[in-house]
Amino acid sequence: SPEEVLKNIKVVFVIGGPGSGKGTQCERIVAKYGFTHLSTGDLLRAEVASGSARGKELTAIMEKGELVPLDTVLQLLKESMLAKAADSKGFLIDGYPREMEQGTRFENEVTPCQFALYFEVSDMTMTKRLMGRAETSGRVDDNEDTIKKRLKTFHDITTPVVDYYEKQGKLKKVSAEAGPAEVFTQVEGIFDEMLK
Ligand code: B4P
Repeated sequence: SPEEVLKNIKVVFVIGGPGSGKGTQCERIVAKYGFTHLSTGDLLRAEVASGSARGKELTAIMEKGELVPLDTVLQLLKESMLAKAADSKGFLIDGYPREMEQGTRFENEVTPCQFALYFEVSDMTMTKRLMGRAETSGRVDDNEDTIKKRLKTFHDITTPVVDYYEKQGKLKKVSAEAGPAEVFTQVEGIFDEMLK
């Protein structure tokens, strides 16, 4: 069954505020360690681009800096994992879980994560990076107003997720204030240790 296929697959969650560098570091992790990268933000933007009715609702939520309903995200994630499971060494799930129930549902219905990688950065740095990206990204959520709301969503709703994995001893924290290469040095230390 589809569920069986995913039971034994290796999963690493990637958590961090908006603009913390999740997507940027995931590209480097894929290049070096050969994981399959799935960004829930990318999956949602692809759904929007498809022009579906569901996509139109998503744009409105993302423009407000709020979280898309759990069932929508989990469904997209499962479909995408199943499509790629056969030739995957493991999945990097980027931008997920963002609320407690996303984590517990995933771990009950798919598989427990090996560890959660957390990029810690100040709000000031995140805002600066996202305002920089706003100049070229064309993303509906890269503007000053929405960035403020995304930061609030992160602090209010995602912080408990970070605390939860920390208590479980599964949180691997990286200070992500520095440039991409320096941040990646810390990430390499964690992956080399965890994949030994
Ligand atoms: P995401 O697509 O996850 O957007 P993000 O948090 O901004 O992260 P991203 O990966 O794009 O940026 P990065 O930090 O790499 O989410 C967007 C929206 O989708 C959410 O607000 C929500 O509405 C919805 N959503 C997504 N997942 C969901 C879920 N699980 N449940 C519910 N809703 C969900 O990079 C940002 C910028 O910084 C880039 O320009 C980059 O070049 C730069 N940068 C990165 N690292 C740097 C460094 N070390 N130094 C300098 N610049 C750096």
